[in-house]
Amino acid sequence: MTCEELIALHEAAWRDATRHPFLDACADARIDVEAFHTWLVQDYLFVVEFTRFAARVLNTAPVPHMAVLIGGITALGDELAWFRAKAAARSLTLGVARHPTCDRYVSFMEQVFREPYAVQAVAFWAIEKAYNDAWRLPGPMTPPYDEFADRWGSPGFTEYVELLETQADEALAGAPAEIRSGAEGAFLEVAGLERMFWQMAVDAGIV
Ligand code: MP5
Repeated sequence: MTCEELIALHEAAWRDATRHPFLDACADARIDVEAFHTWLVQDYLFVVEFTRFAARVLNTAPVPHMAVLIGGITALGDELAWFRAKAAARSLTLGVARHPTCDRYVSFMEQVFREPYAVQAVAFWAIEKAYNDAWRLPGPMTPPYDEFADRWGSPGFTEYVELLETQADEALAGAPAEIRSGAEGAFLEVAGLERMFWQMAVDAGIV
């Protein structure tokens, strides 16, 4: 089993995770401002916890996989600062409670913390791949949303996601069937949570 096979095997779940009216409405700047702000604030809160998850994956990773993860963690530090700047420019408060959907995603990452490395590597790749696909698939976005699309849809980010995929595939190749099945379960959980995250934002506004 490889990451590519996981996407092919669960095409519908992956499509629902990465194609959403929220993203199409960003592409042509029709997005409801409330919906966008909900996404922005909740995604910041998500990325804070995703950074902790990244540190945990680094803790479990084999030595040859560490450099890519360290690069990822450095980028996450910059991304958190970028989120704070975007929120400040829009006068948004980041010190709010996590929405139950965001909370579910965080609980999932806390569960994956306790799984073997192959499961962590697949979940980590899937989370990054989901945003890489989601922000690229609608095509060029209208300002100011192009900046958001570029963050996750840029060639540099795509390259990083490919490196994560290679590492996840390596981890899967050496894993017994039981762990591969755990990784597939984690992939499906990520797909479902991604879809819910977009829906959470849409439900906060009228797209
Ligand atoms: C990512 C994200 C990508 N920001 N939010 C969700 C709900 N899923 C995936 O992670 P990152 O850290 O922004 O690259």
